[in-house]
Amino acid sequence: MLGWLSKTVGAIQSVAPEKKVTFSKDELEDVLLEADVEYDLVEIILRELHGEKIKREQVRSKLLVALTWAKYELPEYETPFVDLIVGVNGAGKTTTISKLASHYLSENKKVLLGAADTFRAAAIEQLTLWADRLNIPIVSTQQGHDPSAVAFDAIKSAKAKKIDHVIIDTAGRLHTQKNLSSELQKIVRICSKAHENAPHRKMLIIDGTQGNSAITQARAFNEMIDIDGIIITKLDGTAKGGSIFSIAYALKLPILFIGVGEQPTDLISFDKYRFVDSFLDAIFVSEKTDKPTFGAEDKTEADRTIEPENREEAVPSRPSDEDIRRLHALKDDDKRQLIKRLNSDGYDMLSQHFVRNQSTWNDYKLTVNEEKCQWEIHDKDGSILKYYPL
Ligand SMILES: Nc1nc2c(ncn2[C@@H]2O[C@H](COP(=O)(O)OP(=O)(O)OP(=O)(O)O)[C@@H](O)[C@H]2O)c(=O)[nH]1
Ligand SMILES: [Mg+2]
Repeated sequence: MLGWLSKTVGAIQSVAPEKKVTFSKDELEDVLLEADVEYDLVEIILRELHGEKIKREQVRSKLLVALTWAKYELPEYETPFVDLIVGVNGAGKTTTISKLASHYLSENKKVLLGAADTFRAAAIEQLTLWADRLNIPIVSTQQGHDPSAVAFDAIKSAKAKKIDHVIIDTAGRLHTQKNLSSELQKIVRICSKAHENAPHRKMLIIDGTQGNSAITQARAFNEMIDIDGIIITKLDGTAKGGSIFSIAYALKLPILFIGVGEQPTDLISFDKYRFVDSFLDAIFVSEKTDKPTFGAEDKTEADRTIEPENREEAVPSRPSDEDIRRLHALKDDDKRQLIKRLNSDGYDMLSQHFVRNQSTWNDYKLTVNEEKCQWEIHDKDGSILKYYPL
């Protein structure tokens, strides 16, 4: 189990104390709501589940679909890469900046911070403290000064010093929302004057302990400046882990990282497969299956690494030449079997998803993976959404 999910697992166990192989829709509804999956999304998921006894694989497909938006493509850029960090007061912006900086430092990159939250003197002090601790440069000014000027100077300074990454802090609250909106838009404009296409990534920090109530504020920030990705913080201290599904689904934005503590190392790249499988481990008895599930075992220590899990260990051994011939020949029997399996869960789920999002088979590809000897459905970001071993 993912260590940071423990409180959510506790909440799930309060309504479903016993893990089972199948659940009724009513039971699943209770579980999902208790984990703070938003009601609307629970309804959608349940509507698409067919049969009396719902199996793990059926729920897994639906939960993965809710996270299908977790796609982020790094834009082309010239260094420095500029991250602009926004979010409401206390969401965890400044702490997350220290974590991101630490992440970049671990990749041997040079980092510079821009203290563009000039609304409070304490905000500048807090970021300066982190810069000192991490031994990295910071560009700041006095309280009340123009935050876009700080952003501009930070980027110019980074260019002159050949720094790889600039991370810019911003205020979470001003006197009015309109002030905040025009200030953030101005910072974005000025960043692009200092460096082409900057800020390259506008990241919204969401306080995970707020669960679904953070969705409205997130929408507001997205309207102010188009957000590129989300970081959800404080997931170590909440039983509302299920809100990750509804946040991603409602905002149609990728979740890039999650924060699971107050230390610079407490930032994890969000891996939807690990998350979904860990979530399901709290509900279902692990089925004897030939399909590998990721993150099924306790990896609390590994959770604290930024690298996605190495999945190689779960890959079955190389198929024989005969297996490969079968895959390519796709005899009628094989085809019929595949279509049956797709119909029983995957195809049904995918086809409904196509209709809802006007996707096409060009977004979802059915391919043959020789190495692993399986059919695979790839989703938009090239990840395997479902797979069927021969
Ligand atoms: N447990 C836990 N605490 C966190 C996490 N991220 C931030 N915090 C704590 O949340 C509080 C607020 O974090 P800040 O980083 O100051 O939040 P901010 O968004 O910069 O706040 P303002 O500057 O006031 O707008 C601090 O006490 C942090 O230590 C996290 O992932 N887990
Ligand atoms: Mg702050």
